[in-house]
Parts: sequence; C-alpha cells; structure tokens
Amino acid sequence: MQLAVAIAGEEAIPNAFVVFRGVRESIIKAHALGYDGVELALKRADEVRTSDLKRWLRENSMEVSAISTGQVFAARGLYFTDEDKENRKELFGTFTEFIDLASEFGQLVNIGRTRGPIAGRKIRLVHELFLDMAYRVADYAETKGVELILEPVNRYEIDFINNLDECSAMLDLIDRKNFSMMPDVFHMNIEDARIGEAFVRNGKYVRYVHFADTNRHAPGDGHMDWDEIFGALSDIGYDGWTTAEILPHPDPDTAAKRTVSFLRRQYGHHYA
Ligand code: LER
Ligand code: MN
Repeated sequence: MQLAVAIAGEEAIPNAFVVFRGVRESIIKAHALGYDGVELALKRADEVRTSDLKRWLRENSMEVSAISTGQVFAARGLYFTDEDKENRKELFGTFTEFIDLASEFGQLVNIGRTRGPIAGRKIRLVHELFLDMAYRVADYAETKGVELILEPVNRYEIDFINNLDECSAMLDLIDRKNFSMMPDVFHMNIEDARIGEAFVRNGKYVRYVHFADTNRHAPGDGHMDWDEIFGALSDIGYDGWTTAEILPHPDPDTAAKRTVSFLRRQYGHHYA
C-alpha cells in the first residue's frame, strides 16, 4: 500500500479538503513526513506547469497518486449532469486537460461532486446526461492510458451516488474497463451500513481509497473502526493508494504527521 496526502495550489478555495497548499512546498513537506505521493486537487490543469511538477517530484522521490476534481464543481460550478451545452463543453475541455496531465502523472482522475446533483429532476434524464459525459471522458482517457475513479459522496454534499452499492450499479451501467471506484471512508461512515462489508461486496471495483476519521480529522483522531477497514482491504487484496483527505486540524503539519504514524502502524499490523 502506498500513502499519499491531498494537496492543492495556493489559489485553492478556502474549503478545499486538502492538508497542504502550494504544490512545491507540499511535495517537499509530504516527502519529509514519509508520504509516497501527493494527490493534486485542481480546479484547472494549468494551475501547475508539468516541467516544474516533474522536477519537484523527481527531486523529492515522490509520485502523484491521482488528480481530484471537487473544486471544478465547488469553485467553477461545472458538473457532468448539467443540461447547459456551453457548460458541458467547458467541463469536457477541463477533463480532457486533466486526463492529459494524468497521462504523465498518476494515470487516475477522480469524479466526486463534479458528477453533479439530481436536484429534483427525473433520474432518467440525470443518468442520460451523466452517461453521455462519462462515455466521452472514458473514450478520451482510453487513448491516453488514463482511468476515471468515481467517488461515492455523502448526502450532505450531493444527492447522486452516495454509497458503494449505488456506485457499483452505475459502474455496471457504464461498463468500461477504465472506469472504477474511489471509496472515501469519511463518506462511507455516513452512507454505508457496514464499512467492511461494503468494501468486500464492491471489492472488484475498488481502485483507490480516501482516508479520514469520522470527524474528517487525521486517521486515529476519531472513532472510525480502522481494524474493520484494514481487515476488509486486506481481504479484497487491496494494495493501491490510500490518500489522506482530511481537514488540517489542529494544523496542517500535526495532522499530516499524525496520519503517517497512525497509518504506518496499521499497515504494519494488517499487511505485515
Ligand atoms: C468531497 O467530500 C470529497 O470527498 C472529494 O474527494 C470529492 O469531491
Ligand atoms: Mn474524498
């Protein structure tokens, strides 16, 4: 298992769910604390120059675990289920640029809140709009060797695809090799009746995992049952990225440090 931490550029919106800001500084810090990689939370691909990113990663022996896209929805208001043609065009353009970036860094692009809401509309229409964009994005990603990872997100943030079973049903419908799942245990704590069982039931789609405790603080700082989570991940043979997407509480350095020491201990117990 590899351990990453979510980071963003300096200009990320205040409530972006990241620990560190400023891409270069974050990479240096994350490496010093013992992470293997960083997840880039971006609102547009040109926030970071690829030549700089390549150098910073090389200098610090770090990788990009994935590109996450929540700010595309939260800061720019763009989403897959939008009916507006111009917005759809802009969203597709944004995703093709993320995919180009991911073809060099990490090969994974997340779809969380940016899938958009149902918002009282007919579910058939929402599915049509979502699938139309999902197929186009998947087609483009395939030419670049990139995968899309769909993230179930809790009901207080969005009303479309809240738990792992719903996500699997959508992935069955999409039926593309380069489309899989990114469970986030913070959302699972709210939406999935049994976290361990949900991981096992939906194991074939699990490609990447977000970690946070029940209060979205560092793993170990809440009442999440980490033995259940690690037991289930090891049962399904999961050996991919586990990324801390947490609030920087009580401060970014302490949160990032606590995460590493807690999770390395857990990996030791369950993956020895
Ligand atoms: C938001 O709560 C979240 O977990 C992100 O990874 C998805 O937009
Ligand atoms: Mn998440």
